[in-house]
Amino acid sequence: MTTILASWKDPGKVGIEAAWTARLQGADLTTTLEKGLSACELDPELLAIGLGSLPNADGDLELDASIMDGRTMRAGAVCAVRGIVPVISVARKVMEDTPHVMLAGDQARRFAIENGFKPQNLMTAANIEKYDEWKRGEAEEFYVHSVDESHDTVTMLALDQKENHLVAASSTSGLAWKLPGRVGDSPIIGAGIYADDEIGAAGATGLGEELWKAVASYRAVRNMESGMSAQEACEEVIRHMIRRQVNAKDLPCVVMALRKDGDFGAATTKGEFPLWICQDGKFEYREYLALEG
Ligand code: SD4
Repeated sequence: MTTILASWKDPGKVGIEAAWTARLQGADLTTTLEKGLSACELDPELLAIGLGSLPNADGDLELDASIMDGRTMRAGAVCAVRGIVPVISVARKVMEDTPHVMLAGDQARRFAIENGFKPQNLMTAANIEKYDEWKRGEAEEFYVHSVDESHDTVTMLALDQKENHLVAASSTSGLAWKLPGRVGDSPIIGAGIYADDEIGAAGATGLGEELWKAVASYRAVRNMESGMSAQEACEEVIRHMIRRQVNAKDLPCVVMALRKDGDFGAATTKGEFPLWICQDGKFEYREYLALEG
């Protein structure tokens, strides 16, 4: 059985369908998630991630992405990359073709170009319009997902139960209107994603500053190692954040987890978190309500 999870309603649907299509064509788990996230990044209609997503305070897109292989514990990430998509593929290259975990900014872009990625303008009429609204003071301060609003990260987890193998990956344009140079949790191994074939995988999405301080994904995996279900593992992380981090409810902070036996769960500090699930081609959509204190 292959299980795939993807965050958020509209981009998650694009991501999970593309991932399953790749899987059906024989892709391994790493390629499955790379294809899923690439489809979202390359879709100019999605304000979520990649091409046409919401820019920073300069009106520039700076993208972050990461991927981790639970078998080898290898990981690759890029942050604050301008003018390149899909950055999840650049993160994979960092994992597979370098001895490093992360490349940043202009040097990540240079690495991408040296590896055949074509620099391009990622701004579209739609995201320029949103940026102009924000400049006029007509947009929300930091715009993170709600069920039918804009979306700026897709985090995906995948499990092959027959092979006892897990992969986690995430791609984001970060918080809209962020300070140029700001990097959130998504490309940080342990914060935005984590995978360990001996236990399970976890991923985060939402207010990156808080998720990073909580080391949310690593904490969820460790919780599962101690015997918790995936749902209990996520809830422990989120309750701890609500109790200890004063800003944890400013915007949604979400953690999602998948245990090596296929058990999965998610929890959020605020609002409703939409999760897509695909189990051997059977698609399901769930919404997780915010936890109380
Ligand atoms: C960040 N965690 O850069 C990302 C944003 C996000 O849903 O996940 N939004 O902080």
